[in-house]
Amino acid sequence: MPAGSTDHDVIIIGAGFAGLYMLHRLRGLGMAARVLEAGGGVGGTWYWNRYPGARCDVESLQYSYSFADDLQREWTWTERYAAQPEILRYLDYVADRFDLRPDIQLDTRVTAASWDAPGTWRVETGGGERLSARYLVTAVGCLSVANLPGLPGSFRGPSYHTGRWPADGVDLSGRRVAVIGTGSSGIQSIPVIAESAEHVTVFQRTPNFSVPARNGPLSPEYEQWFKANHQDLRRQLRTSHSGLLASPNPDSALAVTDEVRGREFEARWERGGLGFLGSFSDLLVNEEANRTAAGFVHDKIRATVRNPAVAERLLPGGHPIGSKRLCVDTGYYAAYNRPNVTLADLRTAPIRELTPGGVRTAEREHPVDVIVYATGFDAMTGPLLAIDIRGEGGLSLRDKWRAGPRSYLGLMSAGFPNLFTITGPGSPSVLSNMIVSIEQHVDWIAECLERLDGRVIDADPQAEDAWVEQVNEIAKLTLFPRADSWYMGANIPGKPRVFMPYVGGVGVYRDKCSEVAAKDYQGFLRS
Ligand code: NA7
Repeated sequence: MPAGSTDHDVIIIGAGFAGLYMLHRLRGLGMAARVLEAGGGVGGTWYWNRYPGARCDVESLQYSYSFADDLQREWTWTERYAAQPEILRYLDYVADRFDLRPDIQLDTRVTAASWDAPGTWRVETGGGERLSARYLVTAVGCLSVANLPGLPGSFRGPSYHTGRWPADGVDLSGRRVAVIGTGSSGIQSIPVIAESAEHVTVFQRTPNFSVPARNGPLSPEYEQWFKANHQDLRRQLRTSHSGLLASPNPDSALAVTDEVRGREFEARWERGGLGFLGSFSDLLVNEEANRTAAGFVHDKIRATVRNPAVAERLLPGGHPIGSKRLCVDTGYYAAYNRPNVTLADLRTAPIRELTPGGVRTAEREHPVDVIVYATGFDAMTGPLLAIDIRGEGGLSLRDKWRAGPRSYLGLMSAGFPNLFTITGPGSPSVLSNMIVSIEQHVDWIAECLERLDGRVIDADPQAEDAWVEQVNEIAKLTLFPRADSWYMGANIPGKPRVFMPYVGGVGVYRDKCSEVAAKDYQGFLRS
């Protein structure tokens, strides 16, 4: 399809896992596509999140592209869970291997995009550039807008958000470091920072559940086995619930004896990783079942942390295990046995202000040299709404989504023709292995664009309403809405409380998307 009156057939926003693969697929269709990327390199999440200890919580062999057998054969991961630098090397390798760089424009932040009927997206960048394309695809990631708490007062030392870590690193050795936040980023970074810092003070607002990663070098035998069976294993990932090879146990936690239950938890705790939540089928739907898993983790925390008062403060209590993203750590709880790690519990003494030399809580001032904000992200909708997106008749996406995101299949939002959102709200995205979900969306969008052959597509508002309702109804059957999580938008003041991802599973979701396409894009309007 020729670009015609637009500069490009397709503009893709973002050069992370999603943007790179989207570009590759569109090239294969002979379309003229351009990627606009805010960062100074490719990599998306893995370009920005360079904090100490940054590591994927999905196993490296599963957290990699499946679309090219050669790539799968050529690349060797060194560890069970890859650290950030290795994932970034992989993405740089992919960009070179498929010669993607000529169509990627770095250091270019998209600030606005508006639909100009009958068929053009006009895109503006922070540098004042204006580009046009027939189709716009967002590959902006779900966790790419940093949440900075904006604490009162002022601190004279340096401060860093984990998701905006300087590319040339930060030397924290011999420094007194405040880490604010105990989600995945805090939990990964605290033990690593503690190894070289003079002192680490952890400011904990909500204790989180964390399971051990059991990371280590990837065994050559396992790698060979995975590569030899790659086609079949990838098929299993695509049809699974969460895009992981986690062997979920079909039994209820309440249908077995205490002994059997304890053995299952113990085996998964020893194996390490997110598969812990697959111990029983009802952990995320039944409170009593959930409490058995929570109690098991509480016992592990008590057994690890030597100071009983500190252990009690680390016990997560206010939310079901798994209803906030389960953390996967290396030595997190044991870090509190070090003499140079202190826990400041913000539930009993909240932060009052920053002072020139530290952080003052209701209890006392904690003197520090550096502040690390591990305070998370304006998740899922944040990266899309950071761009002033305007659809039919000037309709603003910010206005349309004021009470929460509305999207058909998480792929398109009615009134925004020819705009596709990779891993958008309403799709499994953050509840799944992101690479499995990204590849599914990219493949679906690529096939759709090929079949559209230049026509305009939009979501039917009725199909969108029905999908939004279905996403909400399924979420209500689970324990997820019980937590003040970023899945619910609860971490951002003023953000509407809506459970954003689709919790029905990647296999079911994939079938639904395929069925829609097979039924000539049922629920979409074309002109
Ligand atoms: P998360 O999981 O959102 O964690 C952020 C943490 O920061 C969490 O403990 C928050 O406590 C805490 N936080 C946020 N704002 C404040 C303020 N104002 N004061 C004190 N503490 C605060 O983000 P991560 O970066 O750790 O992880 C994001 C995802 O990346 C992760 O789930 C994986 O999927 C990969 P709260 O719980 O809100 O009380």
